[in-house]
Amino acid sequence: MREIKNQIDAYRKELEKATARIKDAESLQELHTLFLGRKKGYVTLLMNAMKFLPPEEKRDAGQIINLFKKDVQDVLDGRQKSIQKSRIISFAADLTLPGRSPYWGAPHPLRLFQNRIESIFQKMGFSIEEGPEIETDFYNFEALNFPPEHPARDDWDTLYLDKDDWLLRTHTSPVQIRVMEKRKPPIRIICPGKVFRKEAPDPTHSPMFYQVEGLIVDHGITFAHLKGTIDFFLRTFFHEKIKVRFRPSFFPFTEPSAEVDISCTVCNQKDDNCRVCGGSGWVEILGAGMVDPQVLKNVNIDPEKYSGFAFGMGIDRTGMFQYQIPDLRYFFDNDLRFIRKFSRQ
Ligand code: 2NL
Repeated sequence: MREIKNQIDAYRKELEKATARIKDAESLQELHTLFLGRKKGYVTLLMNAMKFLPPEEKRDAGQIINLFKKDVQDVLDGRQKSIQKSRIISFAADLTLPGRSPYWGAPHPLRLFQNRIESIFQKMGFSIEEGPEIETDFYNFEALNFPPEHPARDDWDTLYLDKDDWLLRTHTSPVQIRVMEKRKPPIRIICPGKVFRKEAPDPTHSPMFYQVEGLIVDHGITFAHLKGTIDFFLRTFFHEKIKVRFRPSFFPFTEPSAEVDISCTVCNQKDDNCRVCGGSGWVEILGAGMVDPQVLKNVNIDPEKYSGFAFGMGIDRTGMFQYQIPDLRYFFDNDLRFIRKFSRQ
């Protein structure tokens, strides 16, 4: 009996030490087998030892062994509960962590500029038209009043795809020609898109860039309509308070023609050394004019009945000016640090 009591005391000490070392379900299981294992567990060993006791001691011995067994079970159960709890905590989501958001794309800045331009004209009743980037000489030049072999064609630095017919459009005017061929006035459209020129890339040139052209054809359209429309667009796009100036110019497809400047939004006409306007106080934004009667004839619209105005502007050029981007090539290098800067997302 004494030996059994001593043994139990030793086991209790061992249990105390071992429980402190339990870290996980595995070490708990090992301890469980050591104490409560059916064949060689300590409790079983005690039970076996009990057989050698004199009969009158067996009852008491049985009681203290059972008490010990229950204590072991309580200790191990307690440990199991705390292990389960810590396991749940370590596997559960940490609700204080910031969420990992999926990768969001961002609209390209040229797309944002184009959207703004489109929505201003849409509010004025213009619709948006698109057309092919590969064109024929007729739509890109001839219909627009460039006679064959005329030296003015050289100004457009054309990329020809074969000897003289197929080419990459140098402006989006061919889209307007196609619309006028198909539809009769009233016509009120803008044509945004890529255009191409045979030019080496540098800070202000690229063989591919973006343009938007506009066209109105209807009864009694005058230069006053041109001025009012352009003036409204520029004030909406830039700022209500800018000045707008029309200068006489020349294009083969419009007569009369004008180039349109706005007061420099960077120095507000106050810096003689302004990097953007060069001290002139004005920045050229677009070209425009009354559609040449010959162009209307080329698409079977009677210039005696109808008149129209047209304009063209560079989307990339305008964006560069508005955001003071020093190099056109940023738009086409696709460096995401640049691209994402303009997105409001
Ligand atoms: C510029 C000038 C311009 C047009 C484009 C046009 C189109 C047709 C008929 C007549 Cl179908 N004109 N387009 C007219 C004047 C100027 O662009 O500096 N663009 C960047």
